[in-house]
Amino acid sequence: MTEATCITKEKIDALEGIIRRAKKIAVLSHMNPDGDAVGSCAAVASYLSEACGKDVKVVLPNAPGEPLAFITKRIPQDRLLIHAKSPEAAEKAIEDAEAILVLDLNRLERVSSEEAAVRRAKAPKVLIDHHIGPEAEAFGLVFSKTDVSSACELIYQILMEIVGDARKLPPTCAYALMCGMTTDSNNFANSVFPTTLQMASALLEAGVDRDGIVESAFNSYRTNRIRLLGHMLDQRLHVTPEGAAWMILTKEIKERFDYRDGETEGFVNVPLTAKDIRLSIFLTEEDDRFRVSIRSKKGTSARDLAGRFFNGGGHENASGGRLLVPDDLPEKGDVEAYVENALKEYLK
Ligand SMILES: [Mn+2]
Repeated sequence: MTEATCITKEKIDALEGIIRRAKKIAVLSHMNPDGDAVGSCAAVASYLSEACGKDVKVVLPNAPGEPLAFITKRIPQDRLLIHAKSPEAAEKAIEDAEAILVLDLNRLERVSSEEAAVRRAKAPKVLIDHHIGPEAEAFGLVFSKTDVSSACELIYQILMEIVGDARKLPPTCAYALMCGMTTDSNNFANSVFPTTLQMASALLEAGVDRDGIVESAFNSYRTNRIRLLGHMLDQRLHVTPEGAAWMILTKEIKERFDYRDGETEGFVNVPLTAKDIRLSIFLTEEDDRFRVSIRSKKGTSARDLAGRFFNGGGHENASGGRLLVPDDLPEKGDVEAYVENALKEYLK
C-alpha cells in the first residue's frame, strides 16, 4: 500500500458499509487530546449524527483542556464521555458500539485506559491517522497517510470521496475539520501540503469562520499564560552549544502560576524562533512522570530523539514521549542530568 493509494474506492466502500450497518458508533481519540484529536472527533460525530442519523458517542481517555473548549463544545454534551470521569459509561459505549472509529493515533495503547475495552470489542474497527507505523493488525480497516497536515485533513479527504463537496458537510463538521488542521499545522507553520491549502480553501468557501478559529485557538488564553511563558523563557530555558533548547515545567511553577491543562500549548515552539536553535524540548512534571514534547527544524529528527531517549515517537519534526519515575529516572531530581546527557549523546 503506497501513500498515494491510501484512500481507495474499495476502502471507501468498506467504510460506507460499516457505517451503514451500524446504528451505534463510538468515536475515539488519544490521551491528552489536542486540537486535532478533539477536532477529528467533533467532525466525525457531527457527520455521522447529522448527515447519517447515527447514535454517536465520542469517548476520550481524559478531558481536553479549557483552551480547546471552543472545539469541545461542538460535541453535544450527551454524546461526550470522558473515561477518567465515568469509566463505566465510557466502556459501555465502546462495548455497545456496532462500529468503532479511532482517530489521530497510530497505536491503540494511545487510548490509554480504554485500550482493553477496545481490543475486546467485537465491532468493526476503523483507524484514520497521519502518524507513521499504524498498528494495522488491531483494525479491520486502516486509512493511514503521513503526507497530510493532520488527521482532520485525512478525514476531510475521506469525506470528500463520500459527499463530493465541502459545502455538503454539516457546518459543525466543516468547522471542526478546519480547527484540527489549523491547530496541528500551528496555523500553517508546519506540515502544510498542497492538499492542506486546498482543504482550507474549500472549507473557507463553505463558510467556515477561520478568523474566529484563529482567535479562539491562539489569542484566547488567560493573561497568566503569557506571564508563565515569560518566566519559563527568562528563568528556565537551557541552551546547549549544539543548538538544543530545553525547559522543565515543575509542579512548583505550575502552582505558582495557577497553571491549568493546555496552557503551555505552543511553548515548545518558541525557542525554535532563534536561528541557532534546531531542537526544542519541553518537559512537564506530573505525578509519576515527566511528559515530554519535542520539536525540531528540518535536518534534525524530533522523532528519533523521542524514540531513543524518551519512550515516544510521532512526526519527524514534532514528537512526544515520557520519562517515568522510577522506571527511567530513579528520582525526579535526576531529570536535568538525564536530558543533558540525552542531548549530548544525540547531537554529538
Ligand atoms: Mn494530529
